[in-house]
Amino acid sequence: MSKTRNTLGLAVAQMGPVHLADTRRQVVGRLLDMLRQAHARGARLVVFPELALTTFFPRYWMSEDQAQQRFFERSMPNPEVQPLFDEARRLGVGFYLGYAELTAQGVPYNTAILVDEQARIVGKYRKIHLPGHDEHKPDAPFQHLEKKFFRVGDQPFGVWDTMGARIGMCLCNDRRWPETWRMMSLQSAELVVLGYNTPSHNIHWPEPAHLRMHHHLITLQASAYQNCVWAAAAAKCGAEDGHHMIGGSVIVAPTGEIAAQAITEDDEVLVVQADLGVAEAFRRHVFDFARHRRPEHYGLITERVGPGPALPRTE
Ligand code: ING
Repeated sequence: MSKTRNTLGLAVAQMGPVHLADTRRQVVGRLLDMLRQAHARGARLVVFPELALTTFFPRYWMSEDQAQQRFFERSMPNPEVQPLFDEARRLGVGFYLGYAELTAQGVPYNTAILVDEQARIVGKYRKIHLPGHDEHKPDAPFQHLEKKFFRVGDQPFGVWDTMGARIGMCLCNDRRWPETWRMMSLQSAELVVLGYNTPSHNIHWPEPAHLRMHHHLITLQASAYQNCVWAAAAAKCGAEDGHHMIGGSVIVAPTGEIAAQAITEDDEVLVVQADLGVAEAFRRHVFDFARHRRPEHYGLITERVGPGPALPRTE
């Protein structure tokens, strides 16, 4: 007798490049095409990338005002994005969308929203781990100015009950930090969705190109396994005005196995019928947090920011 499976039609909509010359209308047209494709293939939730509406503008030196004028959204939805909300409601599909948010108080965040199948914004997450730098590096081939253009998120890592699942959100660099995932699995997340824009080139040392993809995949596979969650990660990738970013969009099962992976650096839709019940055995045994975790020994993880001296021993 097959037990009732709690299955979610899960899609990742990877985007190819968005160039400086591309308009939001053109970009939203691409998102609409992928939304329809995902729906036709049985998806009920579609994950779009980080900063999906524009090129990855933190690679360019400019003033905060210039960035906010050209690349930030002052409201969500707004006229350019409304067609995506309308079509999603018509099709009964929810989605995750990353974009640059300028709040009514004028605070800039690297933000993602979770929109349900009736096009209601049920969750918002503002990126907490901001990589890169805030000063100008004139000798670098490109900048990575997330610390200049965005503030650290003012809300905790969150998990929302929607579309029949407990869904957590994060953004790009967040995925590299184990704390991100634990904060959501301790809130009983079943699925973590995220978008990313990951440059292929390392400006700090001559890192072999294959390592970007290697680190991206082991991070997602390990995190999904260690936190008993499905992970769905959507890249914006390919060469944006000549600046290359990795693809490798992927859906990872709670077993740590890759259930689907993009094979292009263009717009590409992945769809998996994700059985949320797969995680149960891991949560009940290997990772029964309540039975096995020992927070009394984990103090340094929240007491220290950077590495410090060894702890004193009592014997
Ligand atoms: N991008 C990159 C990411 O974390 C990065 C920045 C790349 C940091 C490689 C460290 C190593 O995937 C964003 N947008 O965070």
